[in-house]
Amino acid sequence: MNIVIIGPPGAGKGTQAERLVLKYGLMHISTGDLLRDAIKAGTILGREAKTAVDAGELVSDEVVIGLVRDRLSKKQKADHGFILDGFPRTLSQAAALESLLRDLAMPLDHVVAFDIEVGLLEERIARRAEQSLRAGKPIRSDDSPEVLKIRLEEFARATAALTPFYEQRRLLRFVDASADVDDVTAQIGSFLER
Ligand code: B4P
Repeated sequence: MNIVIIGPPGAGKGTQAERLVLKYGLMHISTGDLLRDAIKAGTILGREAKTAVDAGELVSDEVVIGLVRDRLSKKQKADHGFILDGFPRTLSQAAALESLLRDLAMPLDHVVAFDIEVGLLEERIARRAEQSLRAGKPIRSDDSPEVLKIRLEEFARATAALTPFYEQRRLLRFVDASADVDDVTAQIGSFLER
């Protein structure tokens, strides 16, 4: 089972991806996590990505596609498939993924699109920052209302174009991401297990 999750920032993509990994034994590839790890490690790629991530802008397609290509080629036999969380985010990333998966003979089964109102995203991002603070963890550099505004504009400009792309390929499934965490998991499970 090979799945892509798309949705605006803070919609809960990472939260659901972690659950799907545990439930179905999928390999989890989060481009956001890969970029944050590279930034923390101070690699050349991380230094290149930091400015864009901090500003709420998208990192270049070239960098992100390279990261995904690298991770997918390391997929183990024991993985029952993969879940791509936060990738693709642009049409050119979607086209690159399509050709990469063709080369690797790993067809995509579902593209799960998270549908949610902007007001709830603001609340969730604020709560994520509070939770980090309470747990003594650093707050994400892009978890501020100002940066969220830019990330939402990026989503509307680039990522929303993916909906017709995947609709045409009959892969798109919508979930109501404003529901509680268990409910969203159940909605996704209902079509994965169909
Ligand atoms: P990401 O790491 O993908 O981050 P995200 O969109 O903010 O979060 P997500 O939707 O996963 O929300 P979460 O589960 O945490 O991207 C970060 C940055 O990296 C981007 O802005 C960009 O710069 C760069 N980047 C990443 N991929 C890229 C690409 N492909 N191309 C270019 N650049 C790229 O949930 C948020 C909060 O809500 C949590 O606190 C959670 O507990 C809570 N929550 C989740 N589900 C809930 C629910 N159902 N009800 C109530 N609360 C819920």
